[in-house]
Amino acid sequence: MSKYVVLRPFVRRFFANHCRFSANFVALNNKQRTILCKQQVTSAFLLPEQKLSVVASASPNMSFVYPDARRDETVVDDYHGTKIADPYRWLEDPDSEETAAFIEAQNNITRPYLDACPVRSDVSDRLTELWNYPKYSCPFKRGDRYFFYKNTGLQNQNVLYVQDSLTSEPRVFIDPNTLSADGTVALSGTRFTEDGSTFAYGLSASGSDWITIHLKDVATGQDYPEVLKKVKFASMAWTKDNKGLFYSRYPEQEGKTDGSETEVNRDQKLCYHRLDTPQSEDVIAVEFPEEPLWRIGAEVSWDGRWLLVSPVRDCRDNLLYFADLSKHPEITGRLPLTQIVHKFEADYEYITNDGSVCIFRTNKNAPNYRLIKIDLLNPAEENWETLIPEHPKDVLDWATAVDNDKLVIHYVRDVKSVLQLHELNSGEHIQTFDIGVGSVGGFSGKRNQSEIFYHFVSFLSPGIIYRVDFNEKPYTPTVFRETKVKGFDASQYEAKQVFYSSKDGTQVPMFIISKKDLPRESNSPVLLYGYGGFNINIQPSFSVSRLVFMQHFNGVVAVPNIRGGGEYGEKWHNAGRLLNKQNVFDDFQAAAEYLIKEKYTKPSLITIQGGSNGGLLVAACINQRPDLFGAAIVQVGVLDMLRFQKFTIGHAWVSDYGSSDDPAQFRYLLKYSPLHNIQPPDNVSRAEYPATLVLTADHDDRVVPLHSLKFIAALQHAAAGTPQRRPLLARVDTKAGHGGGKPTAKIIEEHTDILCFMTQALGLEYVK
Ligand code: X98
Repeated sequence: MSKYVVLRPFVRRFFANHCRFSANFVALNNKQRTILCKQQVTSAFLLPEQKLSVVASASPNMSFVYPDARRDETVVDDYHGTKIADPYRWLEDPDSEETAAFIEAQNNITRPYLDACPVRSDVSDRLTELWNYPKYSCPFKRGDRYFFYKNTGLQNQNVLYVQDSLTSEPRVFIDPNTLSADGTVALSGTRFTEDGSTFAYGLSASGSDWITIHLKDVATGQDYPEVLKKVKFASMAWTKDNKGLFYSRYPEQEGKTDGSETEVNRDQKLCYHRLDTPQSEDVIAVEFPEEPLWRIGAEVSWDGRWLLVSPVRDCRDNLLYFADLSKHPEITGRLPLTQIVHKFEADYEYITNDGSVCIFRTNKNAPNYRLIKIDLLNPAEENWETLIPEHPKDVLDWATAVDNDKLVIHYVRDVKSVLQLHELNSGEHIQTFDIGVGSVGGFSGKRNQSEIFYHFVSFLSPGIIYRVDFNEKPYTPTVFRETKVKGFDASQYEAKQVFYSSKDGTQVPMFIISKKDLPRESNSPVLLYGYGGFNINIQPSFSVSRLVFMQHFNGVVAVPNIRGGGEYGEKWHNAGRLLNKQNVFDDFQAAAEYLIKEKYTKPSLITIQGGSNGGLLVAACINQRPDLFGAAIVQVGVLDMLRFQKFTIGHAWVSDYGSSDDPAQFRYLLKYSPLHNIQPPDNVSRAEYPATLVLTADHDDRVVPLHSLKFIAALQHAAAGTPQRRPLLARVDTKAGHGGGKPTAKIIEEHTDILCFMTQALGLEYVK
């Protein structure tokens, strides 16, 4: 095959500088080598409009020739006396031509491989078909109107509807799909005034965490002229007079702030904006100038009297301050604050208040969380009272006040949801709502409203929205809306929870979902998904792509609730963070071993998948146990554990990871950092790597793409001249970020690519 291609000037230079046909494919004969070289090189450096699917025509697990990225051996850091090379430091510059050419070269070998999947259109069509069902949120009342989100099926973004009553005709209130042609502008953060007259809404573009806040007159649908900029990680809270909004913003910074930059986010301030005035007239209400890395959480109490300010340094524990807004009817500058919590040692989350007595959810002296009362006018800790004590096993996940004198409390019991009603004054249990085995994935209800809605979901239920009317006793949930997915019959599937032993004997829960009565002959493909960090619970949820995997690949989905998450409270989190992080990886590997022992599968059929902190999990596991898995999907992962804290919001993650600035933590991080533990396979003492797909996107300003870029460069370099046959590829998306706000079209494309990668790499069969 011969085809001449025109190379962009810089790509040409990159090609000339970096493409060496070293011993990347030892097992091939010279003829094969020449063909492969030509194919790979052309496909890697084609202009986008000149794509060839040359790799596609070759066998899925042929020896790949990867773009030979420049190694700058002069970059060496000294960490507490230990020298660490960082030859791909140049990939940390998101704006250099060299980085752009590297990304293009990666996509140009990945795309043909994915596009060559013989069942690609089957996968894509089926995903699209199954995805195309109407999705609704719980309705919620603001002022006299009801609102709800709906997606007809394949709309890129959910649409917010308004209606005058639950039975009247809904009207579109805001449709983000009209804000960009490709669906990459998304709603991100919303807040209505207490009277429902004004709507503050954040818009993010291309998946970035940056938002602009817009303000809409609810009655007319007209936007106010001002737009609030430089907003990220924002609390939004209206004053009770409906005249202005507290929101957190960052100062102007040099260069671009569209989410493709990597600069550290610092110096957040809590500002106050008066409706219908320009942002330039906003005042700073709260700041901590001596603490540039704090983010400032803020909430106005439901009665409008208090501003509760909760600064956060990391990803756990907050301080607590308050201001008495009744003394400051006009907010014209810094508010005087009274400090209640002085140490970062626990979480405190405002629930409600009566006068000066506030209820908080906290894990102070209660690793499974409890509710406490703090009198703001008498806030010393010895005066705090427990309203609902910590449960010995169940985690008090959230609580909210409803119907004037009641609390709805969501517990997590062995990873499943339990929803209870309690008395607000005494904390006494009133009743437990009957829900299935699964999760409460959505809720609406307020203290001054006498109804609630909750959304039940599970692995095999796409959703049932229940309504409870507190005007009618007994309080019986009625089905308000049930979601049906055409082509999905839940009775054909089963979801079960097992407990398995990890390396140190810890019992770890795991959900296993598959078609009913799948034979256990060690030959089912398994998709093993994990997260394992930041006190985050991975509860049951419905997923169309997993359904396609089960329905058409006879796949088994396994979701272990490994340590580092919050499924069993703070102890479970602590057991998987800082110097205990290895437990997270051990738990995940033990999950794979359990599935093999129980004859579900074998290593060559296991795909491990994780995103963000879960990307770290997957990448660490392929370094530690390349023999245990057939494929790995590393999505938007934190992969350079020595430098993550230097970019955007990375500094906030030191509460889970520690930091290379600390000598002991540096030594620990170095032992598992994915970038620093890549080893060339030899198929003797070291198995080849699983087929690995590393995914990132150009506007991911949560976990910046440089992690993925440096990792794939190092992985491909290590594989050169080794027996590695399985593909090691990167997919770098454009106009996309960490995942939030991603348009449906892009989500379906991504799932198609992942399933196609698995199909190609593991030789899976698609059963129509
Ligand atoms: C974060 O980094 C959370 C970042 N974050 C915040 C706050 N608000 C957010 C709103 C939207 C998106 C992210 C936000 O910290 C915030 C604001 C004020 C006060 C307190 C918080 N997270 C970790 C993450 O994304 C895990 C959980 C949330 N990681 C990516 C960890 C490793 C990889």
